[in-house]
Amino acid sequence: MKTFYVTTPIYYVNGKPSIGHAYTAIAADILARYHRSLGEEVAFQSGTDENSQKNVEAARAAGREDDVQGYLDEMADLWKRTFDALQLTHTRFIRTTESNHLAAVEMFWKAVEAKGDIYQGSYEGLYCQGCEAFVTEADLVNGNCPLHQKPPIVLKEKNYFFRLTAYREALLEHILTHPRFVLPESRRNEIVSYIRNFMTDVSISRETMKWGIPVPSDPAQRIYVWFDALINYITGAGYGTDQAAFEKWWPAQVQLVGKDILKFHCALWPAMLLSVGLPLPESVFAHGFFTVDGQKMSKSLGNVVDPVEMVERYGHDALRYFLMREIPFGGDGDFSEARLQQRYDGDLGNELGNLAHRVLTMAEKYVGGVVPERADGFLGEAWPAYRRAMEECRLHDALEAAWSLVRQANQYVDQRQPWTLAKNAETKALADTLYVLLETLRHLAHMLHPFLPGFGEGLFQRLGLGTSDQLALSPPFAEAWGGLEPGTQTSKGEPLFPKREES
Ligand code: ME8
Repeated sequence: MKTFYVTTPIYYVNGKPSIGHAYTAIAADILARYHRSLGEEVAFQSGTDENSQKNVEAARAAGREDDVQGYLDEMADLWKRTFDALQLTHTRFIRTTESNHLAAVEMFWKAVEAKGDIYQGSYEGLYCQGCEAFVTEADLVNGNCPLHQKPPIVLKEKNYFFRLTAYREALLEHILTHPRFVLPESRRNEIVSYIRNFMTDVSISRETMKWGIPVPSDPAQRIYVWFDALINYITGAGYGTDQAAFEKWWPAQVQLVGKDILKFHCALWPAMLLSVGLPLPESVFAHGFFTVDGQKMSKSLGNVVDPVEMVERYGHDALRYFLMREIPFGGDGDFSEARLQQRYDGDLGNELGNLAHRVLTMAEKYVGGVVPERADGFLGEAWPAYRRAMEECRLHDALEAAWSLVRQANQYVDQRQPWTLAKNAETKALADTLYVLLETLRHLAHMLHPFLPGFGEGLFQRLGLGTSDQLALSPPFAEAWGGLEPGTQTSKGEPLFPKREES
């Protein structure tokens, strides 16, 4: 069976999950559900990045300095509960303080060392604790890191270094010959320019940090958090603990990240893998960043949006739809609750929900809810456009492909006017029209199921098809016209996107 392994970044636990963190995880969930529908075996990993100094600072701020691990346990639990509340279908939630991750990191470090890619040196420079990375004067705006609005600290240490520059040519070659490695295409130039012109060897241990995984040969030093964190992707696949699983799952097909951490994932990470002789992930997709009501989302501005609150107000489907539709996947965008309401009322309520409810109601009224004999419909290019978009992680384009069908179906209702056909007793034309509409709904349920699981499930049921796990979701059944059997009993049920109560 074909496997599909998708990952999200692992998140710092110095605060609770925001809509930004949920964004990447929801996108990964959509890909996971989609690939399950293709009949593939799916692993979907997310988790928490716990060996960062900023988690330690957060523990201190919470008065938990003497109990950092306890603090991390509680926070990781909060993240897990949030991901469950968002109904994500991850198969693994990894924490980098887990013992098997420690084992994997040790094994990895030793392999890089054996390759001769680790050397001792000393470093003096500026370090941004927010980024957990060295920065230069040129990166600063008014003396502050522009991402974290804080000045960097001066760090002077004896460190171990990773010979990142030894992989410059190999990385460039890989990126050039594997067009899917860095996605979307627009990020490729950025990373190529960085690798070619700016990439230096990187310090991968800290002398002054007391939290983190000890360097195997020199436990007084702690492993640099990014070097440890990136390894999570293979720990979760079985590296160091379960070789058979590892061979089955690695390399990952898609690693989703935000554009803020592109360099770590498209330069440092593949170089680490090259050093130990492991295959590189098939693609790293870096999505954009969104603001909230036009402003950067930040604790200090107090505008951090809680994804669970949004789900409580509008439902899972609406939040997922909004995020994937409003912000082109790969580009930047803006989150606004007012726009979410508009999309709920318009796209989901008036266009999609209304189509489904109208068609099912007419079927009940005119043919007793019994699916009529097959008739020809109008799928056009919807499926190929949808599949291509899904393959390239253009999630917004996949939605657009489905929506072109929604719009066509709504126009078809208006043109055919089933109520007039019924009034004029044009039985055959009415039956054909209803078949086309019901069957189109089935195609929409298949396409939208990964994005809007509640809607997809609800529609499968109303179409008399049972639940998605009883259904062949895979391409031959999903895509072929005529899958809905004449004689099947449908039911209109409740509207799937009921009118909102004005807040
Ligand atoms: O960087 N828009 O973790 P982190 C879009 N631990 N995406 C957003 C977002 C926004 N406004 N805000 C956050 C780390 N994100 C490291 C990763 S991986 C080995 C280690 C998402 O908690 C986006 O995916 O700072 C971004 O890359 C990630 O959260 C950063 O999460």
